[in-house]
Amino acid sequence: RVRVRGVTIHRPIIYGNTATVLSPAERETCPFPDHTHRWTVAIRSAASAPDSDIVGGADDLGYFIKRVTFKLHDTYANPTRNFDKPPFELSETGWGEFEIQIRIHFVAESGEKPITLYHHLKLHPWSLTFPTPGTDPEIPSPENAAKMGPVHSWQYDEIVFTDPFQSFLNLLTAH
Ligand code: SLL
Repeated sequence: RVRVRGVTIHRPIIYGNTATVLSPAERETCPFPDHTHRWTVAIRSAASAPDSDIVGGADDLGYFIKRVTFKLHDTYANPTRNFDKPPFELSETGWGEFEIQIRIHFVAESGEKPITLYHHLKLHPWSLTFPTPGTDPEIPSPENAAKMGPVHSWQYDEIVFTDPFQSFLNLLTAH
């Protein structure tokens, strides 16, 4: 196989999470009484035209990504969660924020090593009130947080391939 020297090709992505406060009814049916939020972590293409979802376009990463592994906090049962096709996203409930490790495995014919991204799961909106100057903003009460609506925390990035194999370059540019 031939590497194409001097070529870099990138694919834009967004990754991050949304979170909402569980309603009282949802808390009733949730098997974990201490869980306060439902959240979704995802990696999506930033290349395609946005559809109805404000945080990303169609889930068209599958042609070059083989698997995405989300590694959750050890308080979760089976914290390592694999997704072998799009959408590369995971929904859970919980009570706390933590760092999620997102490991991206590329299709075998790419010859590329997996890469790892980190996302701090964000559940709480910024408080609009700073009760005492000089102190940290407080986490709003569940009632106030629910009124403030879903929390979004997303970041843009680009996956960069340097000196790709000719066949992988062909695959990427065919899309
Ligand atoms: C903290 N650093 O101590 C964080 C850890 C862990 C969050 C937060 C639920 C786990 C489960 C959950 O939300 N863990 O019950 O499955 O604040």
